[in-house]
Amino acid sequence: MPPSQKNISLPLVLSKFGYTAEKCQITPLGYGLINNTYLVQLDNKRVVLQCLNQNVFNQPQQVTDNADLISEHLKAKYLAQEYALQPIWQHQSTVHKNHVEISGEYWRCLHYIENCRTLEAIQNTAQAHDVANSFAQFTAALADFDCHRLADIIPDFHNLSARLLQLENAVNESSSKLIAQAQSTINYIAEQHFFCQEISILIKQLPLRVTHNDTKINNLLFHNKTNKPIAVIDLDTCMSGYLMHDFGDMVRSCCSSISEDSAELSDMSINFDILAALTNAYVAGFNGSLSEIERKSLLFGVKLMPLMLGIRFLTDFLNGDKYFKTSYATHNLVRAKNQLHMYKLLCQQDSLLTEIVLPTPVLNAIA
Ligand code: GN1
Ligand code: MG
Repeated sequence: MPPSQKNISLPLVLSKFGYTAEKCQITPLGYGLINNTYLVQLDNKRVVLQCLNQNVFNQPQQVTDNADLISEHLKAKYLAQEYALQPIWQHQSTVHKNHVEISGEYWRCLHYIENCRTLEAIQNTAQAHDVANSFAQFTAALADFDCHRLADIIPDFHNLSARLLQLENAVNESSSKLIAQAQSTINYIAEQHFFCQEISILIKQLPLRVTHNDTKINNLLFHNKTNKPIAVIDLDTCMSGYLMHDFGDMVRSCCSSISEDSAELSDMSINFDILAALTNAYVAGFNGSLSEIERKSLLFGVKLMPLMLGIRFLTDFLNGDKYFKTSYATHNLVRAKNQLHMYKLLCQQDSLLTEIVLPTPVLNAIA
């Protein structure tokens, strides 16, 4: 049985959610970089148990409260047949809370949908269509939810200027050894000031809405038989944000030929067929409800998200790997270089990128 972060007995945690679990089987679940997640096989059903990382989520109650609000809204839409995916929900504890606190650890128990799996990489354009349609449906179903009701779980989560400031602070406080290892990467980011300025101007014009903020392909559940997406999962960072972030993060996780952990940068290429399928299905998923500025912003999101994640990985490397889980000393630096390489390849193919995400007729129609 895997240990929790402080070796707390998982059957004890389960008992606080009302499950007696002397003989249950517990296995780690997923590849998240932040929380510890387990699949628990009980006598007659399975549930997901998750210990929230309080170094990242310093007000974990906000995470579980936001998740309840989102689930309730999606459940109502699902029952009204206005949302085709399945909502996921948190189980209540024996004292009717959406979490359990033991020895300073914060646990929640999530509904497990049977007969499904997650995917780490996209397989073809038909699947890209399904992925984009699902994430669009999720966000469209939340379009009438007042985003101000949600707590700002991680302030400035996708604020590029704030992320650049965090990097600057990390550079000022890091060791000379780490700086030397990262110098060329730090310099490369400093050269992107023109794009960063463009983003600062753009965000002043964008509407806030409820966004998922972690639209990686592995945050979708696919049905084992139909191979179609059936649920959007991981609502940890669901809060107010800009649509281009969700579109960009989805593209980031689907269009690179190598994984975000890979150091084999010469093998990286961008799959523009997948990008085209994602764009068309994403826009179609909103059924004409996207404002012109949001439609236009999608193009910026594609470059923004690998750049921003590259900055975040680099900052964590310089800070001594306090945020993301790592497996070896330069893991975060490798990830940062990977994301920045993706950003660079996208910049090098700017015209093709524009022609796919914002074709001239669309641009003319909204200009
Ligand atoms: C983290 O833990 P996971 O995989 O759900 C991170 C995302 C990153 C992602 C990169 C709260 O998500 O922002 O895009 O890693 N989540 C948080 O794989 O920082
Ligand atoms: Mg996440």
